[in-house]
Amino acid sequence: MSPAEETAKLLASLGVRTEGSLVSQSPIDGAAIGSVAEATNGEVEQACLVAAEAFVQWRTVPAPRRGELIRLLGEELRNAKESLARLVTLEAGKIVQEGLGEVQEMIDICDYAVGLSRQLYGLTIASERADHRMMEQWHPLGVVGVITAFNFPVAVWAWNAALAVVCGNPVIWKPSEKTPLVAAAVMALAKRALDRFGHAPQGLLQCLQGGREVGEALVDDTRVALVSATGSTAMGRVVGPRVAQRFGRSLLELGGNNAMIVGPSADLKLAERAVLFSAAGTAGQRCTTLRRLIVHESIADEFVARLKTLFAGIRVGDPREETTLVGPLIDEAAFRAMNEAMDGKAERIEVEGDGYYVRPAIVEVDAQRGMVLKETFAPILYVLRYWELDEAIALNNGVVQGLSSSIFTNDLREAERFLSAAGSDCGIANVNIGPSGAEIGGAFGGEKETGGGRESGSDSWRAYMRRATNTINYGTELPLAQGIKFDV
Ligand code: UN1
Repeated sequence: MSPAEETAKLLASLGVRTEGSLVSQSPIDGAAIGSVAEATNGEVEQACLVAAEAFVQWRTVPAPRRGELIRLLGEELRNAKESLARLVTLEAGKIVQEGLGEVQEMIDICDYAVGLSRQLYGLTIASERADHRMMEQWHPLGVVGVITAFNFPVAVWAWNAALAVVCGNPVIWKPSEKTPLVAAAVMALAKRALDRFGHAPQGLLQCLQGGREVGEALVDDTRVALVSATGSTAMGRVVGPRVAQRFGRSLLELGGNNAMIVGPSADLKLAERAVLFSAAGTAGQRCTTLRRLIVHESIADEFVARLKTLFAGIRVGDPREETTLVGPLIDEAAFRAMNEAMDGKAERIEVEGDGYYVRPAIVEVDAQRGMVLKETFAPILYVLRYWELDEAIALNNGVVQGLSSSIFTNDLREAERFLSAAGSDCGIANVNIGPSGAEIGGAFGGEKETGGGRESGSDSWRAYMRRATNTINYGTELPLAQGIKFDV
């Protein structure tokens, strides 16, 4: 079946009917697979208005009740896992395993958020005054705008939406214009969950399709309390200041340029599998993709030779086939960027129609400069060599991005040094696993030009709430803080 036919069938089975000016093309063969209507400025305005009204109602619903809605959403996602994953494959070009993994990540965050809905707690703090108590409470924040990228077309929405909703906030989603159909499918599943829940306010979960203008309207609307944006550093550089200008909050997940250090004691069998998945997997289109391999000189010749053989044997092809490990790049522009980064040496592989399939590349470099410093969203792995661990850590940290990092070593001192304050400067630092494929239980995000935001697990939920500090006097006197006397 062609991607277009299969997409139409899947969308119909999920009850999604769409048609409009925004055409979606499958990266599998470049052919159009469907279209959606783009939101007008008036519709963005209306969405913000309705969401702001929904907030007033939703914030008073007890958090565990809000969690019930997310439990139902998780159920819908479980039931539709295969269909939704298949749509991810058809529209974003992910291989079958990764499509399923993406939907699993949505299910996982829903489960997490349900538990979290009973754990949105603050602290009680010792007061310096007699008969006083201090505490903090976490209250719902307001409308949350979520801007997502094509490479995780649905999971990143779920990270944000599941937490935002249990935290008491409506969500307006602006998906990537490259993956509008799978977003429409998610909204259909969300609608089922909302219908079963029965009494959620209208406009609690909305989706606005379209390009940059739609995102900008959302970014500028003062009713949007938090803008959570995932994408390039260039995008974040626009979004961050614009939201700050109106004193809104932003949560930015921007570019990564992730490294792996392979030390002399490393288990090279593990390391090579980790390199394969994290550098070539998802056709190099994860923000956590391994882009720089920093190998100890003593093992570099052997390890790099082995990787070259493995890369030459990677099965690149139609992502729908179970044996494929690397599917297509998202589009022609992605191929052009890869080819430019490689001085015209990117190897395109003919698979189907106008799909842009490439052989994952290994490029040995003697210094960290030029394209090595940039995030090219394609499977290019730069290899650097080192003698001293300090040198390797300096290379790991010597880029403007700070998302993820890892070290392969069986030397405890090396591992701990890498994880220490003097080690990796990234938001994620791993030992004996690659930089990509994080679990949802941890906080996800990075430093420097990656934007500083944290999503998903740990205490990331706090970004979706506002903190109120409360001091309560249960005595009969009115002592002032800092011992100030102010008597009449
Ligand atoms: C992204 O590429 O935007 O850690 C997110 C990972 C995935 C999420 C990636 N769980 O690779």
